Amino acid sequence: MKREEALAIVRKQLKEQRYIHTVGVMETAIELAKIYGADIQKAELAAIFHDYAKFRTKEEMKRIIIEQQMPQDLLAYSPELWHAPVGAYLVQTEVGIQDEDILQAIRYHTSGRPNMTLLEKIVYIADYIEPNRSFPGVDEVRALAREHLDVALFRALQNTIQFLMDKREPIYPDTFHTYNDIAQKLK
Ligand code: DGI
Ligand code: FE
Ligand code: FE
Ligand code: FE
Repeated sequence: MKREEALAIVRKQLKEQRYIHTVGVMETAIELAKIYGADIQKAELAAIFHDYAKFRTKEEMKRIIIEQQMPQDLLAYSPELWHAPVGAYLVQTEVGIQDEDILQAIRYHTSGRPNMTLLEKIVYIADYIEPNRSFPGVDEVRALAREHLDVALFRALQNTIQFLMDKREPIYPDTFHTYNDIAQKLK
């Protein structure tokens, strides 16, 4: 699928600001794919569709998580986590993208997972550092991302977990598992 067609499809699913974010993730993911030798076309499409399900209702996302037998523990955690696995499912069934590498990058873009692929890491980091993002620590991760992807990933997870803990938010186990996985690999 060509970039313009993909962007036109996703634009209909998103509000203006979220679409602008998506274009930023796309550009950043392509840049990182070039640096680290990932498949540029896959990085582009995964980034374009990563937030496809962001504006679906909680009811629809919950129904899909149950019917499609996704990990049911998702339902005990923040609905903010749901658009990632639900997005992978809808991008496959509504848009017709069948490439598993792309679908996995969408599926794990919010929590991460142990043993992330290069493409998954690129989409996760691009989502975190795209130019429209502004939060404490983002510039540090922006710089790290061009030098060492795993160090950048570790810092992003560290920041995310700290941010959630400061808000007294429950933390999804996969988020911790991803943190532990990278921490052990960086030792
Ligand atoms: O969809 P985006 O806003 O572009 O970014 P995202 O998909 O990476 O994250 C969406 C939200 O999910 C973000 O506000 C932080 C939240 N989140 C990520 N990991 C966890 C989490 N929320 C909880 N409660 N637990 C997590 O482990
Ligand atoms: Fe997201
Ligand atoms: Fe993210
Ligand atoms: Fe996003």
